[in-house]
Amino acid sequence: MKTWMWRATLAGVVACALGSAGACTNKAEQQAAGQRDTTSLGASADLKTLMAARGLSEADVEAALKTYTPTGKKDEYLIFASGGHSGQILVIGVPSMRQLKTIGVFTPEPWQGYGYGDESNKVLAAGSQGTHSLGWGDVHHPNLSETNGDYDGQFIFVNDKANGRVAVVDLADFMTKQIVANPLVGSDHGGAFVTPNTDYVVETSQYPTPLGREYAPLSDYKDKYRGLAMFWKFDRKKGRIVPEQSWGVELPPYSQDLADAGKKVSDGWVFINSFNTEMATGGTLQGKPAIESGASQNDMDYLHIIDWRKGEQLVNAGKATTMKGIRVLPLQTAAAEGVLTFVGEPKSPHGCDVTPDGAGIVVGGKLDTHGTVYDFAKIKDLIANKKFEGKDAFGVPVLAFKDSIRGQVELGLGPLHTVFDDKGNAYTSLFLESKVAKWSLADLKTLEKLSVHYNIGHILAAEGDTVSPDGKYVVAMNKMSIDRFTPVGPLYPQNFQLVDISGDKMRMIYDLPIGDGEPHYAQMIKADKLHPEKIYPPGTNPYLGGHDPNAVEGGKERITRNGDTVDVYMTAVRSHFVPDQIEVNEGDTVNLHITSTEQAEDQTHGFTIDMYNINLSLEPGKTENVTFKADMPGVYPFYCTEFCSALHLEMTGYMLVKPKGK
Ligand code: K7E
Ligand code: CUA
Repeated sequence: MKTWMWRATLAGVVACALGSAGACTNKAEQQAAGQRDTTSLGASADLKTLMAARGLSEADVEAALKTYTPTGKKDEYLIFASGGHSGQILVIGVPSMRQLKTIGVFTPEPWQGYGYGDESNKVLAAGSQGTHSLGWGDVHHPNLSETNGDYDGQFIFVNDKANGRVAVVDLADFMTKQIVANPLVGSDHGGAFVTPNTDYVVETSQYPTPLGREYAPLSDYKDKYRGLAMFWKFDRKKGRIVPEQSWGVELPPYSQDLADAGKKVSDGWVFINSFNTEMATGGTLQGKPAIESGASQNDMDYLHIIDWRKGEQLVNAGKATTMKGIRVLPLQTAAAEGVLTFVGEPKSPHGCDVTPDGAGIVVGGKLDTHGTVYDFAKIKDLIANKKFEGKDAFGVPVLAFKDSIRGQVELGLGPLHTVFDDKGNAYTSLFLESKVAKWSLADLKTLEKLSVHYNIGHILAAEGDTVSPDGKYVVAMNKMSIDRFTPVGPLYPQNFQLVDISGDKMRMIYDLPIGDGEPHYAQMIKADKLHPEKIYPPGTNPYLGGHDPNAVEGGKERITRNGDTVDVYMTAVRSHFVPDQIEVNEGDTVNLHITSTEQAEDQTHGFTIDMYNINLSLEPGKTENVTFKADMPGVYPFYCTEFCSALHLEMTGYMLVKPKGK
């Protein structure tokens, strides 16, 4: 659109929005309004004054119009973003870029009472191995469950890179239901990616360690250290990962990195990029090169190609070795049986993204200016005909690079991750150049580059990694914000920049600072695919996945004692707890079973007891249990922590702990 026309239309639209030109019910009216002399419109004059006062350009106002979401209007999309170090998942609406929720995953989340009651404690505790309980997670890649390669809105999975864990979040209530700690690896990265029907949640290790977390000196790196591609079996009915039905493929001690599952023509395969095929282990204090330089010697690392259906067959045929309860297909078997094949990938690879049709795999190279597009059909042929260029040091067959690719696209400095739109375009993040490169998948030509602020890591697009991307929006997930926001101390917020990709040119329309951690990946789903519950059926324990046997109805509240164990069956409803007096003896074990008997939307109560680190969220219908030892004698008020009603402050009671011998 020509500038003057756009200006006129903009004025019209704004006049409409402000009601000055009457209610503009259709496009013709809007256009008619737009063709009027803008200076004669009060609203437009006001708008110009406002623009001048705030120093806004027309592009700014256009961006505002594209993102501003009036009260009561809902977002078209939801982003599920990694919360980075916060260990959580962030839920953000698009185009408003308003944060709607933080989902507690690897880190306790007080508002949701996550990590302060028996069952949520159990979920968190299952993620701790060894003797230290983990109080955080390094969340990298949230992945929505898929049906036929499309998001189905039922579950989201996410990995914790630091501790090698995967979590399952149920989108029926946006709650974390399971954390599975991988007993074999010391860290993970290529997770939590799903196969097209969510049969498996894939988790690949990052920094090699001896499998099973055993000790071995670094001098044994090549012999004893290993990587692993883990295939966690997901039971959709139960909504849980089933470790007993899960298995892994042993990998050489390269640093496996990003992974993606094949789809459509490449369904049944998984691709994992890697770095440090040099197997550098550092030794800076002994005057040896740092890992970063040791790991950057080779021109090529290896894209790992896994035929997981074949792997599954072999595991089921008993070809696996069981380690710490996990069936692992040995490296030699995987290499000999065609489960694992390699092909070179240039210069410090990162990112591994399968195209929507499943025919290509895009890999970026942090120290290369190209994106490499592998051709799955060629790869499949080469493997089927055993046309290998050679083998790696572990006997894994290697395909010839030039025979395996469709081509390369010249992108710029530091290409990392790639997502797709509905028009055959790909969008790659350029970390070093701080740009988004838009390129054509058909002719591997870069079409446009957009500056982002700054140092973009991941990139996401509306349903942009499914078999049918939506187009419309891309979000640049920038690692640095430098001069974008008001300074808040030396730790700067990250910056999500919303980009409108609906036109010929990309347009930046919103900056969202993220102050919770360093997000990595995120996915954007059409909001109408989600159907979360508004109210739990009475007595639901969301962690148990149904009615809690300890739930009580109003009128059946009671306190029972069995030896030195006290059970309190309590209800919460506006604006009281029944019972509101609890008397126990010092040393008693107290089991609180609290049920909210509310059935009204958004009517949540909370529950806390002074000094006992108890903090529950009681959404309508929910039951929570919490067990503790009454080991501190004294008087402890408990109260509701949600401003639930006019008499919220009165929603309180006392727990009295009688000292021993009194
Ligand atoms: Cu590129 Cu962990 Cu996906 Cu960060 S990773 S950016
Ligand atoms: Cu219930 Cu405040």
